[in-house]
Amino acid sequence: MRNKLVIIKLGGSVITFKNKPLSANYKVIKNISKILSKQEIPIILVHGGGSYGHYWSVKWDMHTKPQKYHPRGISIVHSSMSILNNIIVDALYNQGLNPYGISPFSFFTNGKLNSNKIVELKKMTEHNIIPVTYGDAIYKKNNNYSILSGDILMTILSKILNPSKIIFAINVDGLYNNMNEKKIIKEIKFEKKNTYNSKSTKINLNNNLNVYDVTGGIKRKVEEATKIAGTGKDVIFINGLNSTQIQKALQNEGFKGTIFKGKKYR
Ligand code: IP8
Repeated sequence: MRNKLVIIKLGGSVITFKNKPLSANYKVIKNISKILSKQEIPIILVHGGGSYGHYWSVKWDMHTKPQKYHPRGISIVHSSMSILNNIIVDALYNQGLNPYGISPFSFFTNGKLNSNKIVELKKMTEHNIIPVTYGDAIYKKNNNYSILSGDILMTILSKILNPSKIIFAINVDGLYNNMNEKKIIKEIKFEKKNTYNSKSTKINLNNNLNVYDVTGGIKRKVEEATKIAGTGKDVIFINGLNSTQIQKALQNEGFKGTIFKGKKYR
């Protein structure tokens, strides 16, 4: 039977106001929840940190010093992410869905990714549950912690669960050809390692990506989309601030955005 699973990443800049600490965008979260409540497909959600996790991880200098984190920083990043997760879980629940918030800490055993735990997420969706996981400061082992980005989680989940659709909801309409023209690149084809080809633009991820950095973590999203597309799956970037685009992407209705075509299409 065809795997209908969809994995959606709600970017931090979609679900929070990035320049206002600890402020969730309740309206957008509600709109997205409403759209999701109309779908009859198994869904796993991943969300970013936005003005919750990122705010505190910057305050405690946790982005630049991997693993040597201050316990106060670890604690507040983790707790702010669980607060944001609860806000999303509540919104989904209020629309009649059955979300289940999960810290990514539970995907690791002795500091190593435990793929059996990830497989369980898919099983949960078969019984009408929507797992909602997120980027977090996670305990690895031997008193080491690590900030795990929701974007990296997307790659992990996509590789293990082989979903039918992978969507990154970001705060712009897709990837721009350049910041002057701001034309959306509709399709990017996998060429060879780290190189993509759109109809009009050749993009070398190593050299040209800083132009996209205006939206913060877009570079990392592209890198993760590259890895996922390299395994043969399409990855869709759409504007999550416009929840209709999520609906369209889910229903194959001609959404506005960028598709990274999986390697198999070459
Ligand atoms: O916004 C948040 O995940 P991301 C990670 O997906 C933290 O990178 C806790 C800052």
